[in-house]
Amino acid sequence: MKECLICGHNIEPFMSFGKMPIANGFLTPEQFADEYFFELRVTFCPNCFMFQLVEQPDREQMFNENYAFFSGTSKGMATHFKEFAEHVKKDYLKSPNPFVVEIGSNDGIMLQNFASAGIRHLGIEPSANVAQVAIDKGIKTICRFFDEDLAREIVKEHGQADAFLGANVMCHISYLHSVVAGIKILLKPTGIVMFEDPYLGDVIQKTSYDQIYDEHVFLFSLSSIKYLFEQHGMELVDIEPQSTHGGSMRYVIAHKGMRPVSKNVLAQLKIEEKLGLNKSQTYDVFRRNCELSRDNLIALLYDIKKHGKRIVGYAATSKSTTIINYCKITPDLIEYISDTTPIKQGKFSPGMHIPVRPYEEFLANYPDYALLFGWNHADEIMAKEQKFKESGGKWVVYVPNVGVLE
Ligand code: DWN
Ligand code: SAH
Repeated sequence: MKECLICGHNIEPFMSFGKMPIANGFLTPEQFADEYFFELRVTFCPNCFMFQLVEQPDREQMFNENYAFFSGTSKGMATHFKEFAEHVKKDYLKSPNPFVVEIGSNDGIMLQNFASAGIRHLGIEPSANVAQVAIDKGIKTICRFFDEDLAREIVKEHGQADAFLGANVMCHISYLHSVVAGIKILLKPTGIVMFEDPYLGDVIQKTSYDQIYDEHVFLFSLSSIKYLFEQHGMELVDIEPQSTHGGSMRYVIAHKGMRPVSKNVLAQLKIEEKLGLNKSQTYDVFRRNCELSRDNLIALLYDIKKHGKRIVGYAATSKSTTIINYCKITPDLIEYISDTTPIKQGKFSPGMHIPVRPYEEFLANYPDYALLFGWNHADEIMAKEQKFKESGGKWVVYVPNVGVLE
């Protein structure tokens, strides 16, 4: 029996994806023998509605000076964060000399839009290599994990913040009570909190179970976020659904009573009720859908191989670690994974040890099939891979359904 990370309620896992390595732990052959594994089990708390991992590796094992994910690898995401920043500037930075704090600021993909406008800003980014990219761009960044203690230090040195931002980071942090207590201290009475993460509703509806991996300790819904912030005297005042990362939700939060609550909140809570997001039976169905998706994908890959065709993985995403290890996709099925990130190239994928090769190899010798591990960037990828398609190349996909795009 385990305790819920948010409310302490007793919780039972409803599903195991089996032994998993660190999702971004791309490695060299010398490191194979010492590779770290943990059991990827998931649970849903019926009391506070939080979908969560049962175990998460230590944070330093995931976020360190060798962190393999650089936000700037997607042009589409750069545009997304520019628009996010414009929205914050236009609607929420009304006071003179405003101050913006972002956690999980990575290579500065969002904050660069505030820095270039001369707006006071601070990024909090514990992974030193990606933080350094931001610092080199002139973006003020502290290389630390955000929590309540750091919030106090920031207030002492810089004062309180007008806007507290985060993208794809809150769901990575197991000690969320310390984070929210920190936000409460750091945020001005009139300040705004805006953060976005993959939305549980999308994961359930699309069976996009690859959003479940070590870094994603939580998958949020409005119900769970409302519960969490209410514990700290804060209020969910609006939401803004996003299409990024396969379907995300942006939460807008303020100190309690400081802003009107939009009708969007109640409307989306009703949708969650209809989707059954707060019912444990929903997760039994989800488990069966994951198993079916896995069986269909592995059958399709074997069938393609049986016909003597070449298959290459497209984008060595964190999500692909769950797919590859849960479906047991071995290097004899996938020749290599093409990826644009230099520090992943020449290494091997976590767990199954499929080679990761530069994108240029894909361009130089198209395979018959490309397995789209970066499905959340499909629009961006399809637009630039017209030639692959024209030369007869086919895409294998698995979200929302397993199949071949003709
Ligand atoms: O939550 C997280 C999100 C924001 O980013 C983190 N925990 C880790 C990471 O997840 P991911 O690795 O699944 O992210 P992406 O953005 O789906 O994939 C990025 C990878 O895909 C990079 O290695 C670059 C590669 N890529 C590529 O090779 N060609 C990406 C694009 C768009 C491409 O055209
Ligand atoms: N915001 C970026 C990066 C998301 S990846 C984007 O959306 O593309 C998650 C990032 O959160 C990593 O760079 C990781 O180092 C950082 N992170 C993890 N725990 C954190 C914490 N406690 N405080 C601040 N950042 C954290």
